[in-house]
Amino acid sequence: MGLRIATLAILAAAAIAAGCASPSAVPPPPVSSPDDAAPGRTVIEVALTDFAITPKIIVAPAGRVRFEVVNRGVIEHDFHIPVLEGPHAHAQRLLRPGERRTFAYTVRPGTYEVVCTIPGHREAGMVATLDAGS
Ligand SMILES: [Cu+2]
Repeated sequence: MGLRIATLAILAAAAIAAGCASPSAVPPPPVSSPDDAAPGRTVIEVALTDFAITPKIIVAPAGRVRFEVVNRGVIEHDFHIPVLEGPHAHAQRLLRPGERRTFAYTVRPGTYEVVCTIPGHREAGMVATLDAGS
């Protein structure tokens, strides 16, 4: 009996927490996943240079998208999509000069900003737009 009440209390707390997390202003939960190397339906090549992200407008269908990111600069750069990864995730997709890495995301239709989070790099031009269609 006591255990059952505790279980109900946990379920109630979870329901309240879920309710609090639902305002529309909250971005979707992070959807990048550990299976970054897994095949995606769409593969898009993105180049990081000192200081640009190419292409400037990245067009992709919505859904599972795999980005093959190469750092063609002479310093480290980061590949970051703030809305998809959350504001507190940064500098987690750092690439050394010459390094090539694959990152996969599930992207809903919409427009997303893509940036390098290293201080000063966005301002220097390392910003692009991901335009995901339906
Ligand atoms: Cu950079």
